[in-house]
Amino acid sequence: MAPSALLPEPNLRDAEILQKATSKAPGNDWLAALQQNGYVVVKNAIPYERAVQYQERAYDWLRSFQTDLDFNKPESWIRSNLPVQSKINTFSSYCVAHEKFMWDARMEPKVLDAFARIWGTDELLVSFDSLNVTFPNRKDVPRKPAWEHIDQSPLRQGLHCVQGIISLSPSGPEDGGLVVYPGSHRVIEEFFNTQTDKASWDPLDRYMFDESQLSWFRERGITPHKVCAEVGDLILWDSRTIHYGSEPSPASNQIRTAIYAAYTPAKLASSEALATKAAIFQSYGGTTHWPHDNIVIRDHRTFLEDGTRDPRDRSQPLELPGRDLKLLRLAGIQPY
Ligand SMILES: O=C(O)CCC(=O)C(=O)O
Ligand SMILES: [Fe+2]
Repeated sequence: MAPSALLPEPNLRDAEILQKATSKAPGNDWLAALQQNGYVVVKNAIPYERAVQYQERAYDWLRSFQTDLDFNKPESWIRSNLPVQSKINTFSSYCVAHEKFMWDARMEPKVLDAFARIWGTDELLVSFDSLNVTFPNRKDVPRKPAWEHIDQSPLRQGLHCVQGIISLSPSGPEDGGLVVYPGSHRVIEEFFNTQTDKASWDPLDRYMFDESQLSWFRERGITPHKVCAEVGDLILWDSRTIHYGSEPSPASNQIRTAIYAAYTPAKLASSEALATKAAIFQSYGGTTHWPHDNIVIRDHRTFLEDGTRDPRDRSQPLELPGRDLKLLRLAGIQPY
């Protein structure tokens, strides 16, 4: 695919990483698409039947809080029937990142294989990230507007992180799911250099865009695109690609179920980051989507909206993951 005249070539580091992997893996055009567009859908990364089982296990996890939640009754999709959920429809408390079904999904062979191809190594770390279950047309919470952002600081240059969504529900045009600005990753450096005051750059790996900034991209033909995917697909995106998780439109009655999972080479992690990651793992805590960096100990306790401690809080997952070598290496507990 010829690059658009508007878009510069990606920088050398990206080209090296992704093209090396592409040349090693004939028939895997998705790597070239990831490089070109900043996102791609890897089809059937998880066999359909197993993906459905993961979705069912996620539902069982929600049912384990023993409320009146009924997946077939939209009137039961209300806050009081759910464990504490973020404004972006994720669950990250109650040690959910380490539930066995989350680890089983993260260790699916083709999911691991996709990231091994991206980075040219199978010595990877994985993030301890959240579960997203988004109920459509909820009556008790307003629909969240778009929240365009990138997850890699403009202070970093080149490609440092590729994010993944393990899709456990169909995601059609009207359904909730990832929206990307294809190609934005390739002009992002120019945007920050020319359109922002460098002094105001946030050193953390998150940058939110406002409408006037987004128009700079639109003027260059870079416009939002809803990523469609099926059960078992793996959505990948470059963390410099502008994106957000969209709410289901009023026309959708599809419950979105997705697991966020990002992997990066273990050798990118400092010994301090690994030590902190190990401590987080031992206490069944969560991380951001960054597998090797931005590892910070967070308060695991879950609080209700009124500020009181959630009596349903958990200090370990309901179903503990195994502790085999593969898992411990991905968690950063055992070296490769
Ligand atoms: O829910 C989504 O599709 C996107 C969430 C997101 O922005 C992220 O995981 O970085
Ligand atoms: Fe994000």
